[in-house]
Amino acid sequence: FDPKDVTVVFVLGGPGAGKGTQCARLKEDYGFVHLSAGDLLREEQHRVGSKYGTLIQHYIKEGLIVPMEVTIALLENAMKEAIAKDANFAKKPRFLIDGFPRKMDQAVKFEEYVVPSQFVLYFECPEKILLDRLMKRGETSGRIDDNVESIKKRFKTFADTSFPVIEAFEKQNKVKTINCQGTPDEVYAKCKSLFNDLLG
Ligand code: UP5
Ligand code: MG
Repeated sequence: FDPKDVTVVFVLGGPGAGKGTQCARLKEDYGFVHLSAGDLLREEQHRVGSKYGTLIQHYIKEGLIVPMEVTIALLENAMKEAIAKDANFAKKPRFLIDGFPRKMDQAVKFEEYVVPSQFVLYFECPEKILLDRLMKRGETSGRIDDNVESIKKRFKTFADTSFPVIEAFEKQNKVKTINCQGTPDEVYAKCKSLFNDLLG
C-alpha cells in the first residue's frame, strides 16, 4: 500500500489497557476499519483447516509473540478485504491496527513492506490496574490467556519485547500517549481530542 492511499494508526499498550474498547468507538466516529491482530490470530486459530491453529494457541497461552509472517499476512489480507468490500471509501481508507506491532522485527517489516504508520497511539497504564481488568474479564471472556499465569507472561513480554517498539517510535516522534486509568468515557474524551487535532 502507498501511504498516500491509506492511513494506518498503530494502537499499542499493555494487555488490558483498553485498546479494543477505545478502537470500537474511534471506528464509529472517525470511519476507521478496526483490525485487532490478536482477534485475527484467534480467528485463524479456530479456522477449520488452518495449519497454524496449534502454533497460535501455544503462543497466545504463553503470552509469546506469534512469528511475524503469520500475523503480517493476516493483517495484510484483512486490509485488502476491507478495501475490496468497500470499493467506494468516501475518503482514503483508515485503519486502526490494534495490538501490533509488538516486536521490533514486525514493526520494521510492516512499515517497510506493507505501509508506514501515520502515528502511534499508546495507552499507558500501571500493571496493577491491567491485572484487575483482565482478571475481571477472565470471568466471562473464555480467552485462554485471561488467567494469572498467562497474564504474568503477557506482562513480561510487553515489558521486554513490546515496550522497546514504543520507544523506537518515540524516537521518530510518532507516539501519542494517553493515560488510560480513567473510565472508558474519560479515556475516550482524550482520544477524541487527539484524533480531532490529528485528523481534522
Ligand atoms: N476496560 C477497558 N477499558 C477500561 C477502563 N477505562 N476502565 C475500566 N475497565 C476497562 O479491555 C480489557 C478489559 O478491561 C475489558 O474487560 C474492558 O471492558 C475493560 P480491552 O479493551 O479488551 O483491552 P485490550 O487492550 O484490547 O486488551 P487485550 O487483552 O486484547 O490486550 P492484549 O494486547 O493482551 O491482547 P491481544 O488480543 O492484542 O493479543 C493477545 C495475544 O496474541 C498476545 O499475547 C500474543 O500472544 C498474540 N499476538 C501476537 O503474537 N502478535 C500480535 O501482533 C498480536 C497478538
Ligand atoms: Mg484487545
